[in-house]
Amino acid sequence: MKLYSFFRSSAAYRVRIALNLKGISYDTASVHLVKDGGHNKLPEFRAVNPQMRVPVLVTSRGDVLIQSLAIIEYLDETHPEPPFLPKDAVARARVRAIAELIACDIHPLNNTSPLRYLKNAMGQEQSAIDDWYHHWVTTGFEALEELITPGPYACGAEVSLADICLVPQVNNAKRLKVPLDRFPKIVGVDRACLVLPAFDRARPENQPDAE
Ligand SMILES: N[C@@H](CCC(=O)N[C@@H](CS)C(=O)NCC(=O)O)C(=O)O
Repeated sequence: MKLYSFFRSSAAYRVRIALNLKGISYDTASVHLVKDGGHNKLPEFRAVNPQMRVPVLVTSRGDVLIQSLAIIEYLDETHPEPPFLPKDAVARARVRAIAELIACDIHPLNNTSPLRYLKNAMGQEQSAIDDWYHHWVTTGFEALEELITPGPYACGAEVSLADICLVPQVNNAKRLKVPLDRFPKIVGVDRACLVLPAFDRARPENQPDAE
């Protein structure tokens, strides 16, 4: 398989963790999201993904898949072990809720394109943009801290889709210096996951395009 990725992309980080957990080897095709205004905006990448975002997974059959949650679901359906979702329907809904809280409610507000729009189109100062970033991560984490049930992973004793989404979001928060001392459960889950080789190998600093 081939993964279009950028070392700092948290959506690509989710897919890297998922691939590692499933034991699937893949090649990385790096797409620099910052250089020259973003190599994701080049026509050759637009031809791969009309949304011009990473991650994109090209399967061994040549299918081109976009959107991290859809890709992770595809991997879980085609490689069932270890499962990313619990068997019980209520537990599954809880895991998905946490994943969506992060991937649909926190992450889009702090993504490269909206932040760039705040700066360039709306003329906002960097300090206001940083406040915006911190505000939405902190609000999301306040809810997340109450919703997770570490044991030691976000939803108990098994790694799940919730952890796959949580760890990259915590990495982003640390990079942007969001204070995390109010979120001991989130920090504990992050720490428990990162000792696992699948999570460790997926870290931004362990990628071939890391800077
Ligand atoms: N909902 C998408 C988000 C993908 C996404 O926004 N990726 C970011 C990097 S984390 C990106 O490519 N940004 C480029 C841009 O916004 O121009 C997913 O989960 O895959």
